[in-house]
Amino acid sequence: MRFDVITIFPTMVEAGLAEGVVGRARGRGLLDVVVHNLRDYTTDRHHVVDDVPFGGGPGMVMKPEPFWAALAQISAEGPPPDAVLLMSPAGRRLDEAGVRRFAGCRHVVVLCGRYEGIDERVRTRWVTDEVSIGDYVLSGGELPALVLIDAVARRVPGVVGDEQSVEEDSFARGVLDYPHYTRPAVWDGMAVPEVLTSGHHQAIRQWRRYEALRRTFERRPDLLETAALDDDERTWLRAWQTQGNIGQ
Ligand code: 9D3
Repeated sequence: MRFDVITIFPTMVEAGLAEGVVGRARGRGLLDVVVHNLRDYTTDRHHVVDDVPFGGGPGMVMKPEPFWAALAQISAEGPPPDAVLLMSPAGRRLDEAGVRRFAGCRHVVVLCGRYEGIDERVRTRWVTDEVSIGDYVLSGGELPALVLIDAVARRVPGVVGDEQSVEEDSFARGVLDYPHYTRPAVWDGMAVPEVLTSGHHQAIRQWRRYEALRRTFERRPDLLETAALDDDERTWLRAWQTQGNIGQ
């Protein structure tokens, strides 16, 4: 899968792509990410990428021409990209379904805005999807672009070693993760739950499903409206809902 990222902070984006799962996937050729410095697509001596807003008001707007030149060059290199994403607080909030959809693409272009935003004509001519990562204000689209690429890359076959763990992961299953413990068995007077040291694998699986569901019920009951639950899980849930408390 290929990403092209267009930004005025290419080193910020490169830094976020160098380490961990994504860095390794790039090294192994599973993921191709090309980061473009928007200023390289300017034609004036001072590499200006912004200008005052028509109609007045505070702040600056990113000029259309450099984005246009970058997008035209990227498009001319091969078949048209499957998606051109504009990272924007006014976009549709990214979720696992959106991540999965983008992971089905072969080539995605990501535009990162700064200042007040990008000239609207870039969006109307080039952008297929406007994407937000949540309802809080950031300073630009670079961190959101990294979030999106990280989430999408994990769904590219081979990027995460254990294919099963990707499918079982929290939001893929619709339920939060269960609590984790490692050695020592007692730390600062706190013992690991006995079942985990029992060697009783069936009981461990059951405990984990129970604890995962309990956390989801407590913290993210909204997820339970669409989660795929089995008979046991539906029974536990009904008991908690009628009792009005779940102990602990
Ligand atoms: C100060 C300008 N704001 C006036 C209402 C609008 C605004 C424009 C640009 C606010 C933030 C930004 C920069 N943010 C992003 O480019 C961004 C973002 C975000 O801030 N939150 C969640 N997802 C995203 S995706 C891109």
